[in-house]
Amino acid sequence: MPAPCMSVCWSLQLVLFLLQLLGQRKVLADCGCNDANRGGHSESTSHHGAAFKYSREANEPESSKKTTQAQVYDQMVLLPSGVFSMGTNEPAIPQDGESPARRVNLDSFYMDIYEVSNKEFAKFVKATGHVTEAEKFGDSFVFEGLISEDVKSNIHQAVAAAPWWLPVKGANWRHPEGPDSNISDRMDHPVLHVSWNDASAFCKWAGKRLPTEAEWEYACRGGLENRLFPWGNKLQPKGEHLANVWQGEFPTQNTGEDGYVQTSPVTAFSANGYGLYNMVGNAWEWTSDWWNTHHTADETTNPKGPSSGKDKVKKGGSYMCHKSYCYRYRCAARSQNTPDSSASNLGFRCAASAV
Ligand SMILES: [Ca+2]
Ligand SMILES: [Ca+2]
Repeated sequence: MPAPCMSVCWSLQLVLFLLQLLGQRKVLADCGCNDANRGGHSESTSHHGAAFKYSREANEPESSKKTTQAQVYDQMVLLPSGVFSMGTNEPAIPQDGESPARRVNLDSFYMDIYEVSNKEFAKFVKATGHVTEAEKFGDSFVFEGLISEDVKSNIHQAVAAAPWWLPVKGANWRHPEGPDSNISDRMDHPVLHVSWNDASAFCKWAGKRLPTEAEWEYACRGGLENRLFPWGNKLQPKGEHLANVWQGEFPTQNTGEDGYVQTSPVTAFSANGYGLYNMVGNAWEWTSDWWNTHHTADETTNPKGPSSGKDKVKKGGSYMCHKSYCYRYRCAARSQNTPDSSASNLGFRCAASAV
């Protein structure tokens, strides 16, 4: 699958380089399904660390959380310990570091059954007063096809390498497509426009943590070995849609044949072998690992990724992914964003250690 990407990627990378020279916002220039990163905000480097360090949730006394063990493990499944093949020796997008396949041993752990929904995130915000980074920055990236003409007319900055991503003032988790949108009829959809820092804060508040990339991929595979998708190798077995991705021509035409042109409820489609929903498609999901594209083929146990880095790993692809542009709705696929980035197709779910 890399062939159709290569010329586009090369062009995007050239444009990216020119953009960086111009000091403008940066996007990760691979095959187009990745989100715009924050980078042009001069305050971004010091912003998120300090913002989190002094945020209410970071300083909240443990005793005030009133979280019981039963609440922590509500809506989670306990995955068995095991060994699996992480990554693939047949990478569709080699530059993402999908290969090599390597044996990974994992301890048993809990995984959220669903992506974190707007409803769940609203509880967190109500309890802690958490203000997301998109709200602090005052904007977030939104897919152009979802923005009203009114909002669009006020945007004068675009990202040349990925023109379908527009920085929209007032876009945040409560207003996913900008100020004139809301989530009142989407409370059971995945929360969007949450940065890695926001996602980490939520999981900590819930008595959980973000999954490692290895845990996420193990969970995605649902007990199957070396399959592309959580259910097997065929995207639509017997014609059935099993995930929320893009049908039609990206980025101009989304037929919504799977039932959704945007996000779906977190409960939509079928669960995988571990009882987990929407591991691929719907919203991208943050993991705790720093991004790196070089992996040892050695067998490892409970890997946690590099000790430091610039970007965090996200997994699973989103409703915006199409095979022609972003064939990343596979368990081995991966992409990355800076920890303070947010966008209209990026969410998360939490994990928890079993002991
Ligand atoms: Ca769809
Ligand atoms: Ca997902």
